[in-house]
Amino acid sequence: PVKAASPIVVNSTILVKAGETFDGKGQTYVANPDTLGDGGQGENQKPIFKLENNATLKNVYIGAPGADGVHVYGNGTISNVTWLDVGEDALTLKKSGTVNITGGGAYKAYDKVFQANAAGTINIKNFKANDIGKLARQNGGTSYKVVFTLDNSDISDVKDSIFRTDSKTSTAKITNTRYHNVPTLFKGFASGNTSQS
Ligand code: DGU
Ligand code: CA
Ligand code: CA
Ligand code: CA
Repeated sequence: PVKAASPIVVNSTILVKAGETFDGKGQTYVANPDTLGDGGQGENQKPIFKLENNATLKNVYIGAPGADGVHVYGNGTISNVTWLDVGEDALTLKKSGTVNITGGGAYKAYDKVFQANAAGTINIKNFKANDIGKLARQNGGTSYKVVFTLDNSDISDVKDSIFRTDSKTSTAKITNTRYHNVPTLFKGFASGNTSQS
């Protein structure tokens, strides 16, 4: 029998420079808990990957511990990335931009999967999520605008909601998506700022 490849232990954050692509070729990456974080709910853990503006991350599995996942500064492309056991969270928009997440999935997120800590757009497409708190959350108490979209995805076993914000200007749109055991699609949005079809 073929032995499964061991995960790659990341001791210090992998930087994907502006405009460059990191192709994980289907390998699994995990954090060194002593240097990046244990993947629990403690804040201030470090990311496994840091993407500069217009960087791409593709064909990656992120295993446990997931630490603070992926940080995106500006625009980012996330293609076929699967978080097998989300750490503190899976991905954070740290600086304004558009993040396109296509394919892949996220599992075992005690709280949030995607976190928006800056204005921008988070597009999620062809994605699977199971056993999560929220799929995406705009940083609590902030009023900048975030545009969230979710298309052609499969979301199940959610504790809180799919999209959550405290901002009256943020919007969320869900299309062509299957749910199972999802209590609420949208939380905190102004009326008229959400749609589902
Ligand atoms: O206000 O900013 O949970 O990026 C408190 C903090 C907190 C963030 C967020 C994150 O909201 O640290 O993980
Ligand atoms: Ca957090
Ligand atoms: Ca987890
Ligand atoms: Ca975090």
